[in-house]
Amino acid sequence: MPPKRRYSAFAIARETLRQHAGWDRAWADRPMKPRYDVIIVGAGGHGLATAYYLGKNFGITNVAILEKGWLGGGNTGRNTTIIRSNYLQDPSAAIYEKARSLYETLSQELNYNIMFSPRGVMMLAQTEHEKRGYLRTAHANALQGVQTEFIGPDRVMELCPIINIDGPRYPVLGALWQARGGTARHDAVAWGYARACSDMGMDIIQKCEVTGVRSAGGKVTGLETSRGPVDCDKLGLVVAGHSGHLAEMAGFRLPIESVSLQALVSEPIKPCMDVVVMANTVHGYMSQSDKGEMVIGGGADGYNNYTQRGSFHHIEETVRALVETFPMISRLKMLRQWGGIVDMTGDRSPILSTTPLGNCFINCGWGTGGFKAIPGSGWAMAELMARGTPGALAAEFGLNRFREGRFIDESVAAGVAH
Ligand code: FAD
Ligand code: PYC
Repeated sequence: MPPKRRYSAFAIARETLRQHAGWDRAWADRPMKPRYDVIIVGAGGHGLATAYYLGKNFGITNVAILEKGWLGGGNTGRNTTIIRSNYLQDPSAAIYEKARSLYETLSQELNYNIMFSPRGVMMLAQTEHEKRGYLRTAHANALQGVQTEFIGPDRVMELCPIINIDGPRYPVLGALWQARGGTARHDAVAWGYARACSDMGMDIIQKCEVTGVRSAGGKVTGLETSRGPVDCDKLGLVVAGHSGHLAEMAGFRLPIESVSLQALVSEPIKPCMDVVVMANTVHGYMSQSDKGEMVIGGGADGYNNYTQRGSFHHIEETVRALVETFPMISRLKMLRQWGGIVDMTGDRSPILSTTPLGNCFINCGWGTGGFKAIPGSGWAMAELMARGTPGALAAEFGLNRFREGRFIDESVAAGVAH
């Protein structure tokens, strides 16, 4: 497989002179082979990152990534791009911090600009209870080696002057601040990993829906797909909100619920905010995209569903809440809204696990917060699939924790009401 031409300032200059006729396709569109060593179902960020680290860290490249729609078209391309690692429990801090640190150099590693912007993330404390909770997280993070701090209202105002610090109902009492948190361009994360996977000779098969899992002697042997059958030695199910369906095809059940989580963006305006703010008491979060749009997120639907659409009551609830903390958004026009199907476990922590079906592995349950985890999750899942047993990063996130009562409760750190 010839290596792809590198993207560089020189390449842009060269192509400018040639009317951009010399660019390669970012990833190849190859037909599906009859057999692979590993098949990953789901070309979202987590599936693509798993494939990438299987190749990079373990030299496993006879890999296909099967996607029923287009790559990155699930939650990966629908999220509000917040990256942070300020979780409470040790196993969570470890995997989210691994992911955050990999994000810092991912553009260089993939030779693809994922637009990582470590602009800082603050989670506002607007009740005494929330303040105590975030102080506790800041202490836990200090022990875990995750750099966060609890800052007072003056510093909040300094970092984000458009906040109404006294609030009509909930004054801002401080915030949990992670200076090296931020955002990245979500599609670019998927595209960058896809390009690198394709470059290693892996096949990305889009518009290929998995409709059945074949097995013999308690082990996976292959899949039925909308493009015909395909064999594999190992299978990774990485399909977020559709995990329950795929698990059913593989003959087991998951402790997971699927609901739609919604977001919206405003018309673009001049730069007014260069940090990410989450206001979990009034409930809403906001950042400004590089195009100038205000990116606004609300809560999850209160009932299970598979719609990927927005609904009017969410706009009303979210904007009403955020206007309290950011009065200047009251005059903004909203441009569009959408939803994504998130996969939520009872303890709001992910599942990276072996399954009752031999050589079949699952990565799901990232719920409302998996974008930030993509590189760390891919790293840990690749280790699990290559070795057959979890490494340190995935060890606590097995399915057995639900049977054994070892929950990793992150319902507060998830930051989104459910
Ligand atoms: P996906 O990107 O959904 O990929 C799964 C893929 O599997 C899909 O492309 C789907 O088409 C495919 N698939 C499903 N069934 C099949 C099948 N039968 N055959 C083949 N393919 C199949 N996280 C954060 O960290 N920060 C945020 O700010 C944030 N904001 C969010 C805002 C919204 C509105 C939403 C919806 C989510 C948000 N998240 C956020 C969560 C985050 O987006 C997800 O946790 C993450 O993207 C999940 O990635 P994934 O690769 O597991 O899933
Ligand atoms: O996990 O930080 C997060 C998040 C923000 C919005 C949705 N999820």
